[in-house]
Amino acid sequence: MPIGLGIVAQITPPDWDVELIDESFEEFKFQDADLVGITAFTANAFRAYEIAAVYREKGIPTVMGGIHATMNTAEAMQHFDAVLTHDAEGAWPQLLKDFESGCMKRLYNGGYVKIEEISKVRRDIYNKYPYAYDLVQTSRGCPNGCEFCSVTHMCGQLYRERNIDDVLDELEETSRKLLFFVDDNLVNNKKGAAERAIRLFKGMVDRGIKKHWLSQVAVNFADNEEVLYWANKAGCKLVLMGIEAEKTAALKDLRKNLNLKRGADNYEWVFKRVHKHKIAILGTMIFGMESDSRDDLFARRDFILNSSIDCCQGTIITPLPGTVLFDKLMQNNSIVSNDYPRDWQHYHCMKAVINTPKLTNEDLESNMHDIWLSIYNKEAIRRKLFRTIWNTRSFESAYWSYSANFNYGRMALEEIIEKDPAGVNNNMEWKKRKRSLYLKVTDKILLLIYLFKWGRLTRKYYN
Ligand code: B12
Ligand code: SF4
Repeated sequence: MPIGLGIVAQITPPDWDVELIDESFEEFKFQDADLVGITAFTANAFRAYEIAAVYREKGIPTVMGGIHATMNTAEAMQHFDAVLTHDAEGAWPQLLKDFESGCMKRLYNGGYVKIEEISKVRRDIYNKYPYAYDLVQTSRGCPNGCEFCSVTHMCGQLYRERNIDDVLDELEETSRKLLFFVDDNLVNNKKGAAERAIRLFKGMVDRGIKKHWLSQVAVNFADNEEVLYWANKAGCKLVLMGIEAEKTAALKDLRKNLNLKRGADNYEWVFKRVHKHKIAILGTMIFGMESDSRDDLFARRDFILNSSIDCCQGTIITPLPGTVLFDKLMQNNSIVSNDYPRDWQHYHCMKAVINTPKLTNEDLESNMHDIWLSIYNKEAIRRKLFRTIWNTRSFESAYWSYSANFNYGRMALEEIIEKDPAGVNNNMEWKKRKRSLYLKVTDKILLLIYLFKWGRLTRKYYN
């Protein structure tokens, strides 16, 4: 669910009727309104402009907010009547006042609001769609400024941490069994962060908030065993961990200082500690850094297959607007998909939009297709599944990591199928080829797991 819009709804005065329309569930159809607010990631920005055009043609005012509008304000202003950058809490009430008195400005900057001004989320607007997860944010901001990431610019350099009792109150208001803490780093590396995390997780247990959840973390998540202990007790099943690369040169390219400081040699220790507490690891891995040769891409693939990360988000490096990487590659003339705003559609990290010093965008993309086929094919993700069950001793965490691999695999395959509609190899579901013995045997094991463990779990999650 887009919680940014739940916040916009919450801070809208009650005399307004608010309706959410989410194109993930229904195709946009024109619907009359007094004012239309749209949020978009960069990959959806072009679509946002198309929708805004429909409203503007009918004389209905439009406002854009969110990540793309903040990172590319001048462009957004060409397509919308008004643009609100950064936090809605800092400017939306004023925008509405101006709108009501007929003098809405072109640009509002919400800035980085103080912790106590971060709004609650109005959740009834989500009732019309079958969202699987509730989303909750406990903090905003990150000082680390990794080269490829927009968060430091978007949310500020300070960790703005909400009061834990307020977060717990908010959690009590959520209704779904599944939860995603959308913090960029749920246990940051600031002094006192571990104690704060323990208070949150322990609070969930004490208040009987029974959720199964995932969040984003960094390698320091493993530092404090008490954090891991309470995270598990509070229902943590999977953490998305910023690994990005196993090679020092590639980490340096990304300015991923957190990982550089600890060293890639330390990764396995981190994975083991997290597994000990029955939590699976979704490793984010990036391909196509400045120093990456073809061999380096495949070495990263081998790391994914051989290390004990349970599932993987393997993406192509993408210069998102507002990042240091974007400015650098723009200056170098390395960006090949640069017919903006139309080309923003390709900025979802599964397309190569740049040439790197060692690879053309076409080489990078075709190598990635091979890599995706080897990390997400059915045999590979089943091998990972059995290893996760062994490492975490948890069928629940294994369910989460298997599903994540399965879903990322499908996303990757969509990219590949576009190029090769005849079908793909390696026992992917589209290929009509003989199933391997390994798949035939593990089909039966999976069926048993489903009958005895996962069937019950899915009913619990989705009923
Ligand atoms: C949660 C999350 C997701 C969720 C999205 C859930 C959802 N439905 O929103 C999932 C896991 C699906 C996801 C997927 C992806 N994500 Co993501 N994600 C995030 C994350 C961590 C938090 C976003 C969030 O919920 N924040 C909390 C809310 C409250 O903040 P907010 O949305 O910014 O809203 C505030 C303001 O912006 C404003 N606002 C927002 N919208 C509007 C609209 C109006 C009208 C107004 C007035 C104000 C306003 O008001 C809100 C309150 O202040 C951000 C990082 C970050 N910290 O922003 C990355 C981030 C948004 N993701 C990013 C990326 C790259 C992706 C993926 C492409 C990754 C991938 N390869 O799979 C995909 C793309 C999905 C897609 N459809 O295109 C990038 C986007 C950069 C960009 N320029 O687009 C970010 C910034 C991370 C990064 N490393 O840079 N993501
Ligand atoms: S990748 Fe993670 S650590 Fe780096 S700037 Fe982004 S949110 Fe911070």
